[in-house]
Parts: sequence; C-alpha cells; structure tokens
Amino acid sequence: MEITERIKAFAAKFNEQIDAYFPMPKTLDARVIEAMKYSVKNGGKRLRPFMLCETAKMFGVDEKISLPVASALEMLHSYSLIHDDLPAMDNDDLRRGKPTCHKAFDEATAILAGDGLLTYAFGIISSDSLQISPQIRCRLINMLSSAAGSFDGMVAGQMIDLAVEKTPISEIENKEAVIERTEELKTGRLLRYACEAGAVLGGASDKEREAIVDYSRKIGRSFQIVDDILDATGDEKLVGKALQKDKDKNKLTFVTLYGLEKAKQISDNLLSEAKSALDIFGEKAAVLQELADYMGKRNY
Ligand code: GRG
Repeated sequence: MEITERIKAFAAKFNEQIDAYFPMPKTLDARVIEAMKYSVKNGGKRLRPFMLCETAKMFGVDEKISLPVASALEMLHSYSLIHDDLPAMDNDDLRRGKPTCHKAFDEATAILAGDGLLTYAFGIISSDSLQISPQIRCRLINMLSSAAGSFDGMVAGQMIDLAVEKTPISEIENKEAVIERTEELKTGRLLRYACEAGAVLGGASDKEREAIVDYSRKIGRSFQIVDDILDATGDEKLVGKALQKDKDKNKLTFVTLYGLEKAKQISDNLLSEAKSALDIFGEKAAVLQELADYMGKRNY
C-alpha cells in the first residue's frame, strides 16, 4: 500500500475509536467535553499516532496495545494546537479548515478544553485497563511529561518561539542554533515521543532505541521546516489555516533566514539522514522510511 493510503486508512481506523473516549455528561460540564471532542475530531492527519503504532509494529507490537498510547498522544497534540491558536498565542481563527476551538466555543472553554486534553492524556496512559505492564506505563508517562513539558520539552519550545518573536532578528546571536533548538522542542519533542514510545512498547535495545531517536529528531526538525515552507508557499485551502504569518510577524525560521531553496535543501538532507538512521532494521523499517519521504512532500 502507498504511504498516503496507509496513513489515510490508519486515520480512519483511529477516528472510529476516538468517540469512545468522550462519553457526554448531561450536566453543565458537557460543554468542555464537547470542545475537547470537537478539537480532537477536527480532521488531523494523525501522523503522531501513526508513527507510534508503526514504530511499535516494527517490534511486533499489536495495534490493540499501542493505539491507546497513540490516542493519548493525539489528545496532547490537540491541546497544544488549541492553546497555540488562542489570541494570547498565535491568534488563529481557522485550524484544519474549521473554526479554532475558541472561535467555535469561547476562549475560556478553549483553555479548559486544552487543560482537559492534556490531563486526559496522562489518565489514558496510566489506566489499568491497558495491556501494558505498570513499569512500562510509568516510563511512558514520564517520557510524555518530559516531551510536553517546560524543561526541554514542547512548552519550552513555545516559550523560546514567543521570546524570539519579540526580539529584533538583528539582535539574535547564533540564529541557526536558535532555530534548531525551537524546531527540536516545539515540534520535534512530540514526534520523538511517538517513535520512542513505540520503541519502549516494543522492548527495543539501547542501540535500536538510539537509531529510532536519531530518526525522529531529524524528522521533527524537517517537519517544522516543511511547516515554514508551507507558511510561505502553501495553499490556504489545503493547509486549512491562515498562511504568510511568519513573514508578517518577522519570525526567525530557516525560510526567513536563508530563503526557500536552502530551507528545502536542509529539510531534504535531514529526511535522507533520518531514513539512513533506520537502515539497521532492514525491511522492517520500510514504512517509517516511506513516511520520511511523505513528510518532505506533504502539502498540508
Ligand atoms: C501551546 C504549549 C503549547 C505549545 C504549542 C503545537 C505548537 C506548540 C505550536 C503550533 C505551531 C505549529 C504550527 C507548529 C508546527 C508543527 C505542528 C505542531 C504542526 C501541526 O501538526 P500537524 O501538521 O497537525 O500534524 P494536524 O492538524 O495534522 O494534527
């Protein structure tokens, strides 16, 4: 199966099981659950869950086991998008072509929906109903806290991003290192978690896990560069949100620093290195390697 078809088939399966996570209360608190469900079901590509399940599959782990962890990761990803879209952050009205959570509901509900999804992610992974040992669950929870958090995690990346936005570019020293660090934390940490969690579920050896982390870090950096390229050249209808924001906001990215051609070259090199990092797995890594190609070509 072609990688795009494979991702679509996975997303369809993923979407079918997600409703079960949102039983709707009949009380006044239903609004926050509705907002959470609206945001998670709002048509994402499901790339992080796909990566998690595919990495686990390389080690023979059944999707029945990996899917709940993948669902938790997508909940956390959705929280980050809800909060990123808020007026105090990126102030976006559209996400995936539909009104952002605070537009469809209201700002206070969107903040709570984000909080609810972040908290729920940890609740799902720690649940006794998972067919995963308590030790592994605890490890997965700890890893997710690091990946999403403020000490070298996604929150730290978002903070750097906001701080950089407020600084005139000419005053930023070592621009390339700042961009790389932002990419790695803001975007890369959750993609890395997807792969690392799959490796932990599969009982990977240290060497295997290192290779997977190497792959995911390169994918993460390239993912952000492609996002920046899409911001400059993408089709708003396909991407589903307002574009050309980086230029207007004077954002520091490889696209604004070096131009489109060099940014694309950096991204392509990272993707090719990411693919090579998985060579130790032979044929078993074919899907993740194809995913790297897809990442470079995606138009939304
Ligand atoms: C608010 C703590 C906090 C963090 C926000 C997610 C994020 C960090 C910022 C969003 C800015 C952004 C667009 C980053 C680019 C990478 C990214 C996360 C893109 C969206 O991910 P996709 O393309 O989205 O996988 P879908 O809609 O397919 O789920």
